[in-house]
Amino acid sequence: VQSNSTSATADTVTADLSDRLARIVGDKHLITGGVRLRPHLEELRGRYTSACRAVALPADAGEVAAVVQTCAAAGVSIVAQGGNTGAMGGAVARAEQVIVNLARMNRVLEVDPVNYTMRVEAGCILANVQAAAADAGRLFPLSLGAQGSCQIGGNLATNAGGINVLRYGNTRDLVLGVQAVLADGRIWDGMNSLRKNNTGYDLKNLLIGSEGTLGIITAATLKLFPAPKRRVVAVAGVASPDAALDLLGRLRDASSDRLSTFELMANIAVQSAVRHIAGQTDPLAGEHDWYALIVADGTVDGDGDAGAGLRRDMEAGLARALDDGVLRDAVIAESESQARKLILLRENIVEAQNFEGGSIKHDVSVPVAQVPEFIRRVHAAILDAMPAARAYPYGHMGDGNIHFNISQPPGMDKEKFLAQWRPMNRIVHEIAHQLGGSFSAEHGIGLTKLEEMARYKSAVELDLYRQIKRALDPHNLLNPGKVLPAASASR
Ligand code: 2HG
Ligand code: ZN
Repeated sequence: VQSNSTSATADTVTADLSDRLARIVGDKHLITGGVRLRPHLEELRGRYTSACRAVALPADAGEVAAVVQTCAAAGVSIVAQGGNTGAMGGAVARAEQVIVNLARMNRVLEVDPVNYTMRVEAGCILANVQAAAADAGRLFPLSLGAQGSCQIGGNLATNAGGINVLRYGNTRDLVLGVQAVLADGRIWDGMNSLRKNNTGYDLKNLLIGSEGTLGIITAATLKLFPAPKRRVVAVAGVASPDAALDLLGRLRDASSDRLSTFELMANIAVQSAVRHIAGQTDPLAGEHDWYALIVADGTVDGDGDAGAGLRRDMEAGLARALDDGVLRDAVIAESESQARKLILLRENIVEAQNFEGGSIKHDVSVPVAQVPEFIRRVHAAILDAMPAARAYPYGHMGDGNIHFNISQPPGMDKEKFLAQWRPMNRIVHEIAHQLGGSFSAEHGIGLTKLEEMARYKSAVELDLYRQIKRALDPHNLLNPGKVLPAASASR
């Protein structure tokens, strides 16, 4: 056991519990202090501080189960953690909690190109999962900014979205089976690899998106797809979100619905990336009010020129849109490196926003057809509330999922601006709600959206959630305080 277990107090993990955990995972794999602790405590947006002083890194599901049993016996609750890249505080832990991090469980167990499936342990880094599939000539399509450090178990636990949802669906749609450790320490082996298995309640889909509150996912069977033969990547400049919506429909048609990505970016976001991110340039000659990043995957086997055909189809679709005045300008990548650079433009606008001072973030969805109306209304409402605020909207337009972020007025005190987080959220979430949308499209609930859960979910739905939680975790040991608002907070 590492030395600082002697500093244990009543509100923290006792030396005795530390000893037991160290015996399960090995001294080296129980972190109780020092530099190795910090990455587990720091949270992406710096909005929360984890006070936890015990991070256990089990080697396999058996060790996860033993850790859960030991913590349960001591009445100590557990926060499951993957790459700790979540944006909602779902992996934040209090002093008296234990973090179970799955990083050591990082084996790709099997890639089966014939069955179009792979089996992975929960701690596999997403980029490594993608690479293992690619090595077998297959595609695992989940793709998001944090893919170099997020873990697949965390992707499942949060039902992560990203830029390929338009074609391939959310994480939930990419999973055939899971293995999980339950709150009582039992292991449920649900590593189904069947496309059809219509037997009983769908337990895996309860665990997916439950943010570690119903069980700890330790492995998964994932769906694979044919590797794209040719990828067509384009950036278009358009005058308005209405034009972008028109373009989306046209290109879905023109490509025979082979679009995997359709991302919208406001000019302010593109220019911010150009200004602040080394090597980033505006791919179009002049500035445009709005930009769209478009990716189409040619995966059709058999016709020999699926790639060339897709390129022709996309060119024709873009040319028609230009003729019809729907788009102002467009560029199609001529090489793999140019394609990567166009996609990086979209990824870089997230980091670029940090250079603009404080930002208030949103992750909302509305029906795709309502995106332009949503953007119009939010823009007006925000400027009404804070005339010097800078709207910084971008996002997954193909999914109706817009990150309508707000950058602080230049010169304003950052903290003063960030103090407006909740009222600004309220404005944006109300408009999304009025348009039939969601206050959390892809980032989940964690700690950040508890108030919205209480506000927007019906009493019936919250009651069912609580009954499910009680059934699977009667002693409230798994990530307590996340996802479900306190009963008193509900309407
Ligand atoms: C993205 O789409 C992520 O890049 C992050 O969901 C969005 O931080 C954000 O606002
Ligand atoms: Zn996103």
